[in-house]
Amino acid sequence: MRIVPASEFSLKREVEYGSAEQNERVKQIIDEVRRDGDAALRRFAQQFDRVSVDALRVTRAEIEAAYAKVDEGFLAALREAAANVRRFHEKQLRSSWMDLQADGSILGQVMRPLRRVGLYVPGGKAAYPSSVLMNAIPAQVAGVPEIVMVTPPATAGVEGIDPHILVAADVAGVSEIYRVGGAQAVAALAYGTESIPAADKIVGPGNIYVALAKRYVFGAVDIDSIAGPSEIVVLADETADAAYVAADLLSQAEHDEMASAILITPSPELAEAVAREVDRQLGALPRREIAEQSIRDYGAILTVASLDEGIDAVNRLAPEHLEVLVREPFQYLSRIENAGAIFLGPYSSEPVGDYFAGPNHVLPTNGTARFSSPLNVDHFMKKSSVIYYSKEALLRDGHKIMSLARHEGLEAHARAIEIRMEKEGNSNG
Ligand code: HSO
Ligand code: ZN
Repeated sequence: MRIVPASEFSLKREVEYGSAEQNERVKQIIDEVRRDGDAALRRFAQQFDRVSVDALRVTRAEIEAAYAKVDEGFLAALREAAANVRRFHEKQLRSSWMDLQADGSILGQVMRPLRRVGLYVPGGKAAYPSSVLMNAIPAQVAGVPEIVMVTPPATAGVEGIDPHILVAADVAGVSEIYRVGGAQAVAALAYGTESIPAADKIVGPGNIYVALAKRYVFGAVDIDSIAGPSEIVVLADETADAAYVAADLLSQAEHDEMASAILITPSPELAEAVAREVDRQLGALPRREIAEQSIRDYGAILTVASLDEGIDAVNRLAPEHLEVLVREPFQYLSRIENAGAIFLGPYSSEPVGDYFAGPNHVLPTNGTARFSSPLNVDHFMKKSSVIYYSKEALLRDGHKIMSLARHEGLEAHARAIEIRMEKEGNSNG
């Protein structure tokens, strides 16, 4: 792994907006689904997935059959992880509130879940049961009554949905599952077809076509952020175990050739030891080629003069995941401004959070932790403002409202107030 001074490094990667052809193709697919509905979905299944899809909806019997195909240990771990994720997200629930004023007016805010949410789950290797939990459970905790999952009917022409995905969806409280993938699935969720009613929001990761389709339908429906490749930054001092640091860096490097794993340290000895460990541990990894390329192209060990300088570098990078492996990790917490998830101390290896602890693993990437947050319950709720004005309050404030309205040249606004002021008595209140 290259060792460079932190001041010479920056991590911005290009955000993918796709080629002109890809954008054009996605637009065509969406238009076709809007025009032909289910028939278009079946055509695309034939064309892209190479399977004939009859019933689009996955039946209860198919879900039950999936349970028989998954390992018991996996299922028990999945259930416990789901319970942890649920408990963590329940803490995020916020109540509606009403504020009674002295003049008898009431102002408030009503919280409501979205009615119907669509979760996209990619096919093949990139389909993670853990991600099904992380996307569906916050929606369920928010109270979303209809959580719909879509996933391709086949992977590379081989028919079927991974049973682990079906089981995870069931454990997470997904209420409907449809075998449809790609841009056509996003179109179906956005606009609805005969068998798939339209959703209010679409979340979940996908390939470039799915990402472009989500961008395209945004506005007709809400979408989550478009996730970039995974990132980890480890901030460590000389007390950190080089083998732990290397293992954690590789745990994210193996996600994707474009994933980024970075160590920031004031200790030259640790820098050297981690570089050696990464090489050593790489040799034994099944996904060695992916991890190796990620480390080569997007990995680095950044040297800093002090941990304070290290914190500055962290805040500049705004990583998706930050591990703090230093003597007193809590001492630094208040100064970390930009990071999606912060893992403190030697026992909080990132996979603890990826799979099990409870916080969400859908996190802001590519520096967006500067302004955005982990996926959470609020992403599946909306608010309505409530205004109940008393007569006393209207008579008191009427003239001020009319003045503001007339200043904007909106006479009808002013008159809507004035007509009440005149009828309800003398305007001196
Ligand atoms: N580290 C990934 C999440 C994940 N890890 C899923 C394993 N499975 C992005 O936060
Ligand atoms: Zn991961």
